[in-house]
Amino acid sequence: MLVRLPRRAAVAHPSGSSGGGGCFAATQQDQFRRQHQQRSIKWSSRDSATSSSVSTPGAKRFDFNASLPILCHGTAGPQPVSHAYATKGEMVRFLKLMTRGRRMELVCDDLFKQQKIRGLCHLYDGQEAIAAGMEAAMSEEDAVSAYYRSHVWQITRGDNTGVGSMEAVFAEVMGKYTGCSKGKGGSMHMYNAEANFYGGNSSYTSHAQIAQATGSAFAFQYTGTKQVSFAVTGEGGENKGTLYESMNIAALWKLPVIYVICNVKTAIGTSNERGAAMAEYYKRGQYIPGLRVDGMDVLCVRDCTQFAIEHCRAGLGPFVLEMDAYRYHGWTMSDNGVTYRTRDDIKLVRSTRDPIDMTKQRIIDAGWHTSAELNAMDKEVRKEIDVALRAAMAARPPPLEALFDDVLIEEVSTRAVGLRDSRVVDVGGPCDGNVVVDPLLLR
Ligand SMILES: Cc1ncc(C[n+]2csc(CCOP(=O)(O)OP(=O)(O)O)c2C)c(N)n1
Ligand SMILES: [Mg+2]
Repeated sequence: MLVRLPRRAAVAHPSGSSGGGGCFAATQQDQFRRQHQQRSIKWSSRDSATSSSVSTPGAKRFDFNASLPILCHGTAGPQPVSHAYATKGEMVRFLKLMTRGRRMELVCDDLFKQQKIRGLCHLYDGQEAIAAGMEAAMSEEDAVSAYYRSHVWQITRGDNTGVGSMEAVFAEVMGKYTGCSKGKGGSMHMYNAEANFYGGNSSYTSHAQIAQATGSAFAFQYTGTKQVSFAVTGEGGENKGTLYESMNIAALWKLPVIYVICNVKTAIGTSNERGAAMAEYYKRGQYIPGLRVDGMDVLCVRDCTQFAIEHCRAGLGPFVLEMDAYRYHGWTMSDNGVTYRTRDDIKLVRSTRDPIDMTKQRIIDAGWHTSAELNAMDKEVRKEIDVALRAAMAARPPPLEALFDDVLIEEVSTRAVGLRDSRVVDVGGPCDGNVVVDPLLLR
């Protein structure tokens, strides 16, 4: 894969080595903990290290949900924090970003029902705080490889680039040439190399993003940059083999990779209890430290991600972040999401943990904006969405000549095929380098 090198000058890796140090060679848990504690970032350094520390003028303190404290695996004491600081500007930016993501997903729901989106369409509503909070903690040079549920990631990652716009997302999901993957990826394959966002990966490639992100981390270490790589996946994807191979090599070589597990409690319709022998995902790395994070609280996400990034940038190797979250839509648009959970479950989360409502309330409680002012902001987002949607609707699908652009093989050896009586049939001989498309296919 292509890994973009940083835009600013590369900084030498502090460890100066490619790892292999044997820190995790011992199998005894207490030995692991003792060794790790000597080498771990401390929570006490957090206030001075986060993007909005207590000393930032105008920052206010916000308490996390006491019933969902941060849980640690293999990290040093003292106890993790139960609050964060943020300024008015940061909170408004979070609110706007998450509102844009939410509204965009609701429009996608509508487009799917109108059959303007074909195939699978996985939405992220409810989970917006994960993308928004992580983005605030990472730098543009850090790389994100995500799973198939990545419309929101496309805009949080690369909003300052053309293909990171809402218009590019709408165009992509509708198969238009102005889409972020030129209309050939669809809902599952968002992509923006300019913003170090490497998809949008299908789960059938065994959650490829886990191995891909580990490979990017190896490239960053090998080339001596300070970049960190993120593998974003659902908790069901954690039960696959790719994860263990990746984690092993990442820990062995101390690669700067963060495995982010978006735990919405179900993989399609299978609950964690039925699908996972051990559902404390932040401990899944065994010899890799981890945190259980309130994934519905954008500030908790931001600060825990910051903690994990500091760990990686200090050359201490991989990290696991389990985001305790929820999604209002089912697994995909064709799953109504209420056969394996009830409407009341969903309603309860909406009324008690919704990331957008939580952020709104914090802004109002801080006296920074009134509810009416926030509603006006919401209207602005709707207008922006209308404009983006109109432009995407008017765009064209990719032209036939572009069908094999960006395909990473030099020679295509194929046979001409066509459709006869709705069946694909061989209509010609082999043709090297060129694809002959039977005109019947185009009807
Ligand atoms: C080996 C294998 N079995 C089944 C599937 C079908 N499948 C696709 S996504 C998925 C669930 C993934 O759930 P999770 O990782 O929790 O992400 P979520 O969709 O809940 O966000 C399954 C079972 C697959 N891709 N690979
Ligand atoms: Mg899941």
